[in-house]
Amino acid sequence: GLLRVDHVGIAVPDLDEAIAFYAQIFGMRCVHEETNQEQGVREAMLAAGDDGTGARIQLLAPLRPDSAIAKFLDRSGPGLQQLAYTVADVEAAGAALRARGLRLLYDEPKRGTAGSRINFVHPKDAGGVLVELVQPA
Ligand code: V0V
Repeated sequence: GLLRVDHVGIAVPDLDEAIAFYAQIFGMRCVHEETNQEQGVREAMLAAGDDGTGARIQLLAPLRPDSAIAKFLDRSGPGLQQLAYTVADVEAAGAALRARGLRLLYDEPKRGTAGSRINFVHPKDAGGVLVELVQPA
């Protein structure tokens, strides 16, 4: 099942500008940054609070015009793009949702942030929310 909210993903046109905005305005620290070529993103994980238990926000900037984030920005502009839940076993969680009739976007999990394994539920099957399943490394 779903254990907790892992992060909320926000599409941004410029990653460095967005990191600076969140630091200056909300005092959120950047705790991780990476480029994921397969997903076509540069991403940064931001954390609230100092003890590692606070909310996490993933800023997502497009690497390519045909990427999921570039398409999202074209259609909707910057803003909330995904809601990610932590799961213990991404295959099992995905199989359970498939059995309940939801479309998973990938047959096999793909690589996500910090060596995690991820899959997504189609937003049309989840009330208009792109739901991500994250099995941390
Ligand atoms: C599209 N739609 C959304 C949506 N994206 N609704 C809610 N939230 C979103 N993010 C709606 C769209 O408005 C359409 O509604 C409908 O879904 C189908 O649109 P489409 O043209 O078929 O969709 P595309 O081509 O924009 O693709 C949508 C999907 C795509 C979700 C299939 O974005 C995708 O494959 N996403 C998974 C990968 C991803 O998001 N990677 C970036 C994050 P109407 O107009 O029909 O009503 S990478 C990441 O999270 C990492 C690395 C990590 O967490 O570690």
